[in-house]
Formats: sequence, C-alpha cells, structure tokens
Amino acid sequence: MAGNRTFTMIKPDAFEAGNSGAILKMIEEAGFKIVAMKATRLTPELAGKFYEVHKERPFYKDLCAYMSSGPIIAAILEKDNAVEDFRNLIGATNPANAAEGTIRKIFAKSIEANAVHGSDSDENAAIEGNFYFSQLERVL
Ligand code: IDP
Repeated sequence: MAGNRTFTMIKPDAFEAGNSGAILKMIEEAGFKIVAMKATRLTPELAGKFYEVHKERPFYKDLCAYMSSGPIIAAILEKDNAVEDFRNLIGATNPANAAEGTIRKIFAKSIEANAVHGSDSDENAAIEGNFYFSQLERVL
C-alpha cells in the first residue's frame, strides 16, 4: 500500500525568486497537509550527503554547490498516495518536459534549478524527512 507522507524542498532558485508562498499555496490546494516545515540552508557537505545516491553522476558537484547556494524550505507533506501524487504535481525533472500547470513548469529555471524536490519512493520520503526533522519538529 502506498504511504501517506512525502518530503519536499523549495530549492534556492524558487526561494530567492520569492516563489515559496505561491508554491506552498499550490501544494495545499492540491490537498497536501504540511506536517513539518522549516527555512534552512544546506552546507555543501550536507547537500552532498542528501544527494549521495547521485554521487557518480556528472552533475553531482554542481548540484551540491547549487543546493547550498542559498536558503531553502524543507517540509514533510501528508496526503493519500503522497509520493506519486506529489511527483505528478511537481512535473518532470527538466521543466522543458514538465506538463502544463505543474510546479516545475511554472517556476523552474532549468533542469538543475528546478524549483522543488519531491521524494521518489516511500522509503526515501522517510529517509529524507528524518534527515531534516526530529520527532519533536513534526506533527505525529
Ligand atoms: P528528480 O529531482 O526529478 O527526482 P533526479 O534525477 O533525482 O530528479 O535528480 C536530482 C536533482 O538533480 C534534480 O532535481 C535536479 O536539480 C538535478 N539534476 C538532475 N539531472 C540533471 C542534469 O542532467 N543536469 C543538472 N542537474 C540535474
């Protein structure tokens, strides 16, 4: 059975552009409840740890530099079928391929600076949520 939580980040490009409020509004209007949230900033080392699965990919170093280049918002979201529904809401990794009306189509600047992160599995949603939030920082 699909889990009911996913994890997201509003990435530095969208935060810097002042789009956090508009993105959070789209997320809530799509039926997701925010069960943990904070504004924070990754160091390059923490970004490297978060994206460790990509460490062999050619864009890894640039991605870590980009993700630590400015503030972000991290959040845990709740909804039935959360992971899949959120991936549909954000759209394809490359905004050029993202469907009309998706968050990345509307707000992303490039394949790297693509506005938001969304977990790709229930297992990763739990790992990523635990990376940012202690139990006391979230609605149980
Ligand atoms: P996803 O975020 O849509 O799940 P992943 O393939 O897991 O996409 O890649 C993680 C992040 O790495 C992307 O969101 C994007 O910021 C960055 N990225 C992915 N592919 C490329 C690329 O080809 N060039 C530069 N950055 C990329």
